[in-house]
Amino acid sequence: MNSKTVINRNGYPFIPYNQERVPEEIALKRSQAFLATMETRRSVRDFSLTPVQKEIIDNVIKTASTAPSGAHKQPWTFCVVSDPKIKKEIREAAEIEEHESYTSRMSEAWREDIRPLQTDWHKPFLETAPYLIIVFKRTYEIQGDGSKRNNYYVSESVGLACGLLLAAIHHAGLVALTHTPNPMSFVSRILKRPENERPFLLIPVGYPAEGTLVPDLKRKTLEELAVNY
Ligand code: IYR
Repeated sequence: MNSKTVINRNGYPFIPYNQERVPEEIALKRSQAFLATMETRRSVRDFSLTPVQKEIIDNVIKTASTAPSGAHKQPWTFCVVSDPKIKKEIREAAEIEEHESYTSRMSEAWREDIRPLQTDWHKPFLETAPYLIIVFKRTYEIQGDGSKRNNYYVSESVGLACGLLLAAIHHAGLVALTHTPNPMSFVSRILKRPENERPFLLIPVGYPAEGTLVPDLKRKTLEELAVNY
């Protein structure tokens, strides 16, 4: 409760929404500038060994947690790994799964679709990136009395938080990769996560290695991706 709190007619506390009104001209400029910033975001697989200040990582995670979520349950946990021993353990387990995926689990169509990205089962970035952020979705919460209570729109909520996380990482001048080892349950085991958490995305974060190349991809144009009614 703060001094601006008002109690609504059903007895619930509300506060005034306090973002300053942005004049239209400035809104246009800001939307252009943010677009220009985000246009340069790319998934990067080659990381520099240059360390990253932990406070930057904390800030991008706090930014991610500003995402909306079903019933404001914030059904996410962000595990931050910098310990080289744990990174190595994660890499080894991921490479076992990825080897299996690349050699037998992926369909020929899938293999063909990712060929231009030139990925394979080797995942050195899981050790070279100074931080791995492993995002878990919390499918339910344990109540004080030990009973379980399901969260709502869990994948949507955690997906939104991950989008904001990637934008914040990019805005801070860092790079990331949304790595999707499949299956991913090995991270729950290595990080000893509780039963109500399921791994969602594994995101190495750091500075790009010098001279990093990324695939020459094109983004959809507005005409291709948006429909006006
Ligand atoms: N999960 C594997 C394969 C992979 C899948 C997609 I979709 C990509 O865009 C890239 C790779 C991996 O992370 O290598």
